[in-house]
Amino acid sequence: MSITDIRQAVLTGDAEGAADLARAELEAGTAPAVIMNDALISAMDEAGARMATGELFIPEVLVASEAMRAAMDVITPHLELEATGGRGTVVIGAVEGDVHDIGKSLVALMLDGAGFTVHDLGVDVATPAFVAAAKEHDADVVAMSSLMVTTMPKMKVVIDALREAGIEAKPIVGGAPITKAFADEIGAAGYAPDAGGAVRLVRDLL
Ligand code: B12
Repeated sequence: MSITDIRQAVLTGDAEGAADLARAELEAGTAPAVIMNDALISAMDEAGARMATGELFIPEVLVASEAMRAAMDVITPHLELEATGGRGTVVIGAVEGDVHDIGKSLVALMLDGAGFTVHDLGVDVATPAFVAAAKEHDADVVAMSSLMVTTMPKMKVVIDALREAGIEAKPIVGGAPITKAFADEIGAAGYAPDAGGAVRLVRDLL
């Protein structure tokens, strides 16, 4: 039983094994954040690298991400969420055309755990849906996720649409290909590289 075994279970798409091993690792006293970063997120990075070289195909990456989800469900209740005493409402989603769900859900979960009210719109969220939800929930922050260079430009479209609709919610962006420079360029109010950073960012913005 080790971090390596959990990582391997995720990579091979063994959801039950990944969840059981994660549970055992927690019981052995390993910090949940270590399991999350060194086993789960690291496994997805490896899956991405193997996907890029053609060593793994979409169905295999999909079962790997389902195994990650199963292990994440075990870990997340134990994550030491920053007690920021966060107040405020966040609308979050992956932009149109993007179905990558895991990172966005992790950000939503951490924000929720930190005390913010979170409305998760899911993935492949059309621009009007971001605008409507921001209006409906009187959001303080609209958080957008994109994992692909092809969907990144949608973030600016959403930011422009929010402005046009006269919505004052602060737009923030994140996802593997997103940088601070890109966030500045499209007029986002902020960017964070990971879920912990997203919590600090939202707290600082409000
Ligand atoms: C899992 C996965 C899939 C799964 C998704 C399953 C699911 N339910 O999510 C499936 C198999 C469906 C998939 C499909 C595709 N994928 Co894919 N996928 C991945 C993979 C391997 C892992 C992503 C992941 O879950 N990472 C783990 C999470 C925890 O990390 P994260 O998402 O980056 O999120 C963290 C931060 O970025 C940040 N964050 C995320 N969102 C936000 C938002 C805010 C506001 C903030 C502040 C922070 C923040 O915090 C998170 C937590 O720390 C990546 C490789 C990679 N290394 O990213 C490729 C990858 C993203 N996919 C890629 C591609 C090309 C595709 C496909 C086009 C493949 C195809 N030919 O069909 C399709 C497109 C589907 C679509 N329309 O969206 C490319 C994108 C290339 C690019 N840069 O444009 C990558 C990089 C793989 C590669 N190396 O080629 N994929």
